[in-house]
Amino acid sequence: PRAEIAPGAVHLPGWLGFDEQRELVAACRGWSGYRHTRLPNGGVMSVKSVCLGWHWYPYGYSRTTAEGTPVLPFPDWLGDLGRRALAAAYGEPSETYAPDIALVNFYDATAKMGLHQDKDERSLEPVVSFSLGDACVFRFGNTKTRGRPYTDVELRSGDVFVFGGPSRLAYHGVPKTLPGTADPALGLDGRLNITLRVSGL
Ligand code: MD3
Ligand code: FE
Repeated sequence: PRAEIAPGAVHLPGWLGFDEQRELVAACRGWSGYRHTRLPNGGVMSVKSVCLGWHWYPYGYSRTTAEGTPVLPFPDWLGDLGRRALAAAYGEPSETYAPDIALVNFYDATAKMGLHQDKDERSLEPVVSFSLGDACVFRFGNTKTRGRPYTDVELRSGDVFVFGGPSRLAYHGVPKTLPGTADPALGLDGRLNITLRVSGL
């Protein structure tokens, strides 16, 4: 199935098979350094995050983490997966899509993410998102304001979402997860989201 919820915003429910989901969860477990990001306004993000390729900080990217350690490498296989997802979403080959950032977010039962735009990347190439574990309510807004109109979509384990074109700078967030909805066989207590991006750096 494929649903275009706005121009350039394509939802592929269940695109990842269960084995692929398990492999991605295992990969996420293998990456270390998950941290709550501190915001300049004094707040702390409720998700725990780790980056591959480039380290995201509010509001930019760097080659070193907040602790000054090197950033984990962005693996080739993850870029391949992103190209396949993009091709499935837009129905055309995507040989030139070359993501060099993965931002991995872990949501426990209480974590959420407020409405924001992803505008720290110098490139406006699409963002590809993979959801794993507990389902969540994903809020997709507009490019002008943090408020209405917006559409709420339930994202479940195995779903892919691609945000390109006019949707690339839309406000979006995660008002809540739905704890306990993950398949126990996945062995993940909570929700993981992996977003692939192009830094333009
Ligand atoms: C729409 N993550 O890491 S993924 C983020 O589920 C982020 O962890 C959420 O927003 C999560 O920045 C949402 C879906 C998503 C990702 C990037 C987008 C939607 C987007 C970029 C532009 C528009
Ligand atoms: Fe975002």
